[in-house]
Amino acid sequence: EEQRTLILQSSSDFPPPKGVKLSYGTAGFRADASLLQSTVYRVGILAALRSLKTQSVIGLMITASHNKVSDNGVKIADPNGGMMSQSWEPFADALANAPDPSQLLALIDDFVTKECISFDGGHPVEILLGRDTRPSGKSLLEAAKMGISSIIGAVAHDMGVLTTPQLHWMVRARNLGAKSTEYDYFLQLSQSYRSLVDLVPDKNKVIKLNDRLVVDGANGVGGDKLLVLRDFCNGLAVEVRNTSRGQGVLNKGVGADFVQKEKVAPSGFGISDVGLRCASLDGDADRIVYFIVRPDSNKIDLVDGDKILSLFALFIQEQLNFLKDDEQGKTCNPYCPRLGVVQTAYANGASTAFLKNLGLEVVFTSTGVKYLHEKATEYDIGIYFEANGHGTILFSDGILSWLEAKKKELASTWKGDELGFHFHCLFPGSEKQKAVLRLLAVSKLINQAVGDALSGLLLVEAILVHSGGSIHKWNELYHDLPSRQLKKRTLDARSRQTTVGGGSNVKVVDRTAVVTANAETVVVQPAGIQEAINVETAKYRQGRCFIRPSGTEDVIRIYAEAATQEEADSLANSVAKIVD
Ligand code: 16G
Ligand code: ZN
Repeated sequence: EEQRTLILQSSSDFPPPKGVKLSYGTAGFRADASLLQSTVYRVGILAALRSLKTQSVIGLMITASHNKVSDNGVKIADPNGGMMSQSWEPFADALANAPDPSQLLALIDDFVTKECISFDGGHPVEILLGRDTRPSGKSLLEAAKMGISSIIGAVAHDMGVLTTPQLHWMVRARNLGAKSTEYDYFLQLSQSYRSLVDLVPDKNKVIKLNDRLVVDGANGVGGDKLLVLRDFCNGLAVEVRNTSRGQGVLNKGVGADFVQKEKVAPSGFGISDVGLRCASLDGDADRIVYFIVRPDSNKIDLVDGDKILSLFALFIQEQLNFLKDDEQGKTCNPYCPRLGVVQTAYANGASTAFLKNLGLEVVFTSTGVKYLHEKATEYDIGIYFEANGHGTILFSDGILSWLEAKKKELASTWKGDELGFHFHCLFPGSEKQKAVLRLLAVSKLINQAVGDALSGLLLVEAILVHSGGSIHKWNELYHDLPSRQLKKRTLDARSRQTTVGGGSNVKVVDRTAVVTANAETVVVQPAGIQEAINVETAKYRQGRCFIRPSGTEDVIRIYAEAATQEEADSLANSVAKIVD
């Protein structure tokens, strides 16, 4: 039929690169941009099929995040704004690697039958497209459009250059029937930020002059968008450096990934910034870390994702505590919202101890946003963060309706309303009422689809004003245990083998041979490795160490933590030798 011929014809314009096997990894497909035309074209088809299947709007983002500028990548946002369902990943892999048009068509045929996808569902098939500032993005976007238009009736909307979280936000909003343009995004973020600042306790309502935040935009899209957001939040004292309009190269010596891994100031920051509150975004602005430049060379104090998480958790817990006694007094149906915190094995041990000490429920998942996000949805309020700065706070429908009901209940018992006052900013009522309004504002400010550097930044800034605290005080919540990360390149496919020796002479050549369990904290295969790691770790005070195969590079990653930097380095090095 017509549909088949269309796919056969249009796919013949996008032959896959020879000898390259791509996989829809932790963050979609990623490779050197020159290899991706065919992949992105096929992901266009995939997105259209996903839209047909879910009868919803789907997102397609072209970005390689913090990777080098010559790389690019593509990933799909599901109807709720989250990552594409993992159940479709094997199909994505097969699609990307189909050698020719007829095999591509056969794959699609099979899949469409298996998934019961109907081509005349009577529903519009719409895909929102976004891209970061990479030069290769334009032509890859055209390839995506071609893929989409090879499915009859599918419509692509080019939303232009966006941060990854903006695109996810738009997809979610569209499917909820809410306002979903970029303007609406900025408006919602700035208005909820404003509400939080209006609700700051009186004692902390002091205007601090010259207390500005300085942000590194990684020479990418994040800095550009932050400038727009700043205009929406008039009064937000932010200085933005390293936008995409400067001379610097995307992610080169700049950006959240660089700052977090190297623990040095990004290019464009120096001695004149010593002691200032600084932050760094990654290339597509779905990660943020804060830092303070130290007087000695370009060293920094890193305020990472774990500390952002801790700041958020403290704030949310404080608001919930205001509401707790109210509920406990109730004789029937007291509501007890479950607050949960989700981390990965990379979370600094000191942060986990701090959070548990607050009485919070802390759980662990494997690395990768999709795992953390999924876990966080199990709570009424689920906060997740990776140490690298990707995270957000999820609110369940249940808690949102409880908060809305509480808001009404408290407003009706507050005299101000009866008297006809409406200036909430001046008389925002009781602490309980303020707590409800704050939580509602956070739920609108913080991106419910995916971790978002811009909304995270506004929430950090609002909480710092709220608590009257500085970045220094925040950084002192706990002291990070010294840590070291290493990576081991694995040998090429020809020599792939796994030899298991006794003691510490265990050799791993292929990263896929490493299988982990318990949120990547123990190695179950090859046998013997975990025992060897345990032996090493036991030699160090406060030692903790794990290895895992990377989901984005052909390497095995090693993480070690110990009482001193020397010990952490030494532990990491000796474990690296085990995995030689
Ligand atoms: C990707 C993930 C990030 C994870 C990182 C780990 C998304 C959107 N991003 O960047 O969450 O921390 O991969 O990389 O899922 P690795 O497996 O190479 O260590
Ligand atoms: Zn990113």
